[in-house]
Amino acid sequence: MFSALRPLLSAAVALAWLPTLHAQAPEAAKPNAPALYQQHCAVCHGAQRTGLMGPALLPESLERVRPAELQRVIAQGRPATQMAGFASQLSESEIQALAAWVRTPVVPAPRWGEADIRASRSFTPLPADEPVKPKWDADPMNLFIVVEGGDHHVSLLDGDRFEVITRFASRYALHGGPKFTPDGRYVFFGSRDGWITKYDLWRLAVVAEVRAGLNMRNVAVSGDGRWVMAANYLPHTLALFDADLNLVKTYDAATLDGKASSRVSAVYDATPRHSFVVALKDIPELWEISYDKKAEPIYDGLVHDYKMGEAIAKPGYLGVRRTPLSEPLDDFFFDQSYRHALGATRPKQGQGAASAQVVNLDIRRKVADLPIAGMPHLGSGITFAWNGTTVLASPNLGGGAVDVIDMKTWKTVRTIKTPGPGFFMRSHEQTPYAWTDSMMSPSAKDTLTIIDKRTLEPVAQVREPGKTLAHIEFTRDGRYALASVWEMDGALVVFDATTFKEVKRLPMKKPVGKYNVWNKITRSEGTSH
Ligand code: DHE
Repeated sequence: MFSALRPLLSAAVALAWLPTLHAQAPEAAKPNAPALYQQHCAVCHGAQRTGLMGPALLPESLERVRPAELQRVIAQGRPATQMAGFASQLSESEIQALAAWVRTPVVPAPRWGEADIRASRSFTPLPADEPVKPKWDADPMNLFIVVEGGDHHVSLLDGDRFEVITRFASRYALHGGPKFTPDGRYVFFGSRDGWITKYDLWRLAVVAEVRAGLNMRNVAVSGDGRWVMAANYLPHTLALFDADLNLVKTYDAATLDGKASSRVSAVYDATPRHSFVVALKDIPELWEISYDKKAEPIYDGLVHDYKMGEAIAKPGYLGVRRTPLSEPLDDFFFDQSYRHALGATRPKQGQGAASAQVVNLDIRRKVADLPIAGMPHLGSGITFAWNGTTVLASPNLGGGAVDVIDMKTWKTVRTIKTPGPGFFMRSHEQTPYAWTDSMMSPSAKDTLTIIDKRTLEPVAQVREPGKTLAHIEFTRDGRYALASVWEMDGALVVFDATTFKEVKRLPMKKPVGKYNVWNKITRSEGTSH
């Protein structure tokens, strides 16, 4: 209907502007962006823009790239990648048209079903003659994975000597924390384009890869190391794999009646509960999927056996247990007991402020509102003992402060001022200090604030003048704090966690995040899991 009216409307608009148009020179022909795309881009980015050798070019995957940056990349290419510059082949208006067009949705929407997932998988088994032992001499529990976003590489770091053991190319745009198997031998990376890579830290080799979706949020690995689950924005699915990335099943992220579907915000493993917990962005439900064979049956499906006139239960094992909420969650993290999910909701454009809630996973309902001043980034906070209780502390992206919340009463016990809004706070059981960044503040992005967990007072700052300094992770013993100079010509800086003095610096390409094997697999209270 609208498209039928469109020519008439455009004609009417054109007539209204006739005098002005008359005065102007005839317009140059508008560039044909779809044709230009097929001619220059499709060979690497796919005819459907879902990615091939190059990344996907979909509105979902380009959300975070500024228009000017996108045009610059088309014109000049990306250094150290296969992306060449097109400035000599395309005019400025053609580049502008292409950059605008790749942000429009693909119609009909690209599909990525179970057959596509299965067909995308590759697997390299361990050669029979290779000894099963690490190829390096280091503490396997004190390794760090460092994701270098600048040139899409990963460095494996010896956490005692602070030396790089190996550096390898990753999929384009890894995001979120890599996840380790419980023995710390294998690590799984998730890319925004939907690729999951399983890497063997002992043999320094990729074991398996699979594309779980076209636009993925994150991956989780089960506490028993048997399962991997991926959360997708596109399509609206969760995908469950075995430990070698064979697809087991997909779940449509939809309401029980199937009438509404949702992007999946995030999935996390809840090891003590033997389950994955899942936040949905567009449906007010929190899901729990148990991988415990003895899981209780699920009655909320109300599947009726009409012959018997009775409601019968769905299997609890690998079934979806739904907790209804008043509003959808963008993300959440667990308390140390894993009984509660602490979730945050980002406000819709121009509407109100971020809100947060505590959901009790056992009784399956919201039990409190969380007092937060602004939306925290995901996995941003930590918990620790304070004053006879346990508190949760997290910076938020809205203001220069860390909110400290009592996890018994769910009330704010302190708001600690920092020089600017930040992304991450980190600590460790063996240090009395917590470190937080202010990376969202143009004037304070170069400053880390160190807070005494006993007094909740800032006690020191470390700075990297004019650069972005962020994302801290401690060594296994808590003696050193590793931070990122988050620049293309950046660095990983090792600080003594007691004196706050720099002890070593390793050059790296925008090291966005670092992850210590021991702290992750033991679910340290000072970091994300
Ligand atoms: Fe992240 C973790 C979502 C923007 C760097 N980020 C996560 C996780 C989620 C998430 C769900 C947890 C995944 C996990 O560990 O399993 N991130 C989002 C967003 O919704 C947001 C705001 C917008 C988006 O683009 O999706 C966003 N994130 C960013 C960035 O702009 C950051 C700073 C740079 C980048 O590389 O994209 C960024 N996110 C990170 C990092 C982690 C992360 C470094 C892992 C933190 C950790 O220590 O575990």
